[in-house]
Amino acid sequence: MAEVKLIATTQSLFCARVEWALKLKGVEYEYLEDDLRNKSPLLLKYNPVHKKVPVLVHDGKPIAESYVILEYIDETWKQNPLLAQDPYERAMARFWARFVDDKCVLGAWQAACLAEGEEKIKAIESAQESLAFLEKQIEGKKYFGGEEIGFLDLAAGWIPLWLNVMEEVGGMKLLDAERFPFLHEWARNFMEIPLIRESIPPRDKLLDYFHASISYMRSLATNIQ
Ligand SMILES: N[C@@H](CCC(=O)N[C@@H](CS)C(=O)NCC(=O)O)C(=O)O
Repeated sequence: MAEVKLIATTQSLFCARVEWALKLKGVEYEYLEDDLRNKSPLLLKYNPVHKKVPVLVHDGKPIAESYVILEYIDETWKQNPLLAQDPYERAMARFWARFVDDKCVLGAWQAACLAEGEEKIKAIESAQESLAFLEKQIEGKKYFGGEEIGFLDLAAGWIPLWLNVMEEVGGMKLLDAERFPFLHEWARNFMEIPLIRESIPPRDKLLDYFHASISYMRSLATNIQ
């Protein structure tokens, strides 16, 4: 039988989406937890370019970058497809998934890292403008993928837990229920899926991790001033 290993860290939203995909497909895999403060020789060997998790290793062949991994998984194990058959729908899922990382994850992280002030207010508004585009995408649908979860649901899957933790640690509210009712509803539906709920990190561990990371980022900013 093919050997599948996932080099990952529990607190990473990029790793979570890969784990969800493997579980959705029913692929057996070995989970190898890495320590990003002291990266393993295996991680450095298999992802020498970015030195980041997640890395999927299939029969000794490494694949890095979470979206590349998701597509690889979808093409290798055909059951429960993540991407639609239709080329346009596939293109749109890829477009919005990239948007999720480039604008929403990054925007929320930047806003969370800023201390109170004019710049933080602007960063919050900008992140909310990005989330508003996603709100339009999910309006009237149960999942981004339609009746079943798909590629874009896994991409946006960080929202229910990770965004919520970033909001708490960053002292801000981005996804308020009145402004984003459809995303709220989607987040509730998404978290009700047993395989998703069963493979998320404990909230208190994530809070500790984000407290440490955001304090560190703020200390860097203070030292630069
Ligand atoms: N674009 C990458 C992002 C992966 C990423 O940023 N991973 C973080 C953990 S959340 C990492 O490994 N960081 C280690 C480092 O930057 O040195 C993906 O989608 O896989």
